[in-house]
Amino acid sequence: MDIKSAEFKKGIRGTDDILYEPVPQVAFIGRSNVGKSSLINCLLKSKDLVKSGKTPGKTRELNFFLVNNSIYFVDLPGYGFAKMDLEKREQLAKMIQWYFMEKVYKRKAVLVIDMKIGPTPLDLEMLRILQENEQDILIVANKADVLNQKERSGQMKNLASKLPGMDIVPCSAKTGEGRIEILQRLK
Ligand SMILES: Nc1nc2c(ncn2[C@@H]2O[C@H](COP(=O)(O)OP(=O)(O)O)[C@@H](O)[C@H]2O)c(=O)[nH]1
Ligand SMILES: [Mg+2]
Repeated sequence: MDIKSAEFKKGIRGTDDILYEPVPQVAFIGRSNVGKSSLINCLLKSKDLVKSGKTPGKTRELNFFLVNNSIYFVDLPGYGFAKMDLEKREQLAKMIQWYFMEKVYKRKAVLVIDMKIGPTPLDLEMLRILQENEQDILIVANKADVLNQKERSGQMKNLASKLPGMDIVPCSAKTGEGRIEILQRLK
């Protein structure tokens, strides 16, 4: 997949017609602060189409970006944000679950994990939810740039054993590493 255009369409918090359009969706999911928004910006070669950084845990909506006039990239709220109160966290968890249970035209889930930290219990719980809902899943191990070669190869082996049978792509939203490999899998 080659990126020719990208524009923000809308943010939703519940049911909306955009979900049921005959347009494939690529949903980016992961812990708060893992780099979902940065990764989408990196894939789209845009600096700030998707707001990233500054206030972790702030995205409380499902944000739809129309790419190449033919596919939606969906930036989901991050889970596991420690400073958020329990009630809000549960509300977000429910929204994420609801989204993946909705029958849409076509969807691929990109589960973003931190390459250094590896899959956390919450990541594994999310993976289970995705698998229960028979999602087509790609695992992306972000922030590869913070590891040296030796740490990387060790961590890739660790990830492969903790996430058996999954397609795992190492990447860095910071350096652009892995961008082409990810886009190839999203076409
Ligand atoms: N070193 C490094 N930092 C990153 C990378 N991707 C994101 N970050 C940083 O991680 C923080 C959270 O990024 P953000 O995209 O807002 O995460 P989100 O909450 O998952 O959307 C920001 O300070 C980013 O600059 C990466 O690949 N490498
Ligand atoms: Mg974000």
